[in-house]
Amino acid sequence: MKHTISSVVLFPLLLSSASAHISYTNRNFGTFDPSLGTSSQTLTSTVAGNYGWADATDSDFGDSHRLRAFRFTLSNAGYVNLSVQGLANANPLVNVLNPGFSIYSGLSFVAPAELAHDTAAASISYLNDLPGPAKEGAFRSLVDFTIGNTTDLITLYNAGHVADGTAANYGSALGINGDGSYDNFVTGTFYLPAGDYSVFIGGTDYSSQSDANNRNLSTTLTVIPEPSTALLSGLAALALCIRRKRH
Ligand SMILES: [Ca+2]
Ligand SMILES: [Ca+2]
Ligand SMILES: [Ca+2]
Repeated sequence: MKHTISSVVLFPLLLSSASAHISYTNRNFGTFDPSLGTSSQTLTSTVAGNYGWADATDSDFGDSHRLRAFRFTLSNAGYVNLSVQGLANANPLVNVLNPGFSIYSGLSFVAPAELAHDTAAASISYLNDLPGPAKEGAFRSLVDFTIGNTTDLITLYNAGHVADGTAANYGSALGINGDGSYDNFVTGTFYLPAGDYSVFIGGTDYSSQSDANNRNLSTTLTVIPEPSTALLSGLAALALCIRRKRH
């Protein structure tokens, strides 16, 4: 579902200063041990605009204020499924989020450290030294990115992503894993080592950059145990049987 943008931009943009820095407050999925069985957590939140994820796939990067950061911790390696569903918004004229998400190994600064943001002194100094066009922000959806506070930089390491839709909405950057169906929903499963992880969720409508109205979303993280060694060897034996029968 895609409403015309022109009807939306007439409304004032409500940007909260609380969202000005990368923070995980109220957006921690928790700590999971995949070896203990399946476990899951659902969180709801908002994100400004329907384009932040897609805008950060290009050569001038993107503004982290147009994404929402979440975190989780794995105490053992395992499979993690993450899904994001765009929800109806308070204002019915604002179209529903078409989500994209990226998972990163590592966390941005957490209190009592000074939080990171795109226009902090260390971020600006770092971004100004990079080759290519002037940057819109520090955030990058498809690769590692570095952001800072007044004095320090921190790098988050990209561990995978999924984007709602196709190049028709998220644009022409190479290497985007689109889910092929522009339906306000994405899901993906990743095998991750133990550690702390960040998740950044934003919109995948590259063309809607004049509309920063808040979108509602729900996101569910499910940790899945590894298939047991017994099950895997059973499956291997079965595969061998099938191959032998065919010959
Ligand atoms: Ca842009
Ligand atoms: Ca951009
Ligand atoms: Ca989809």
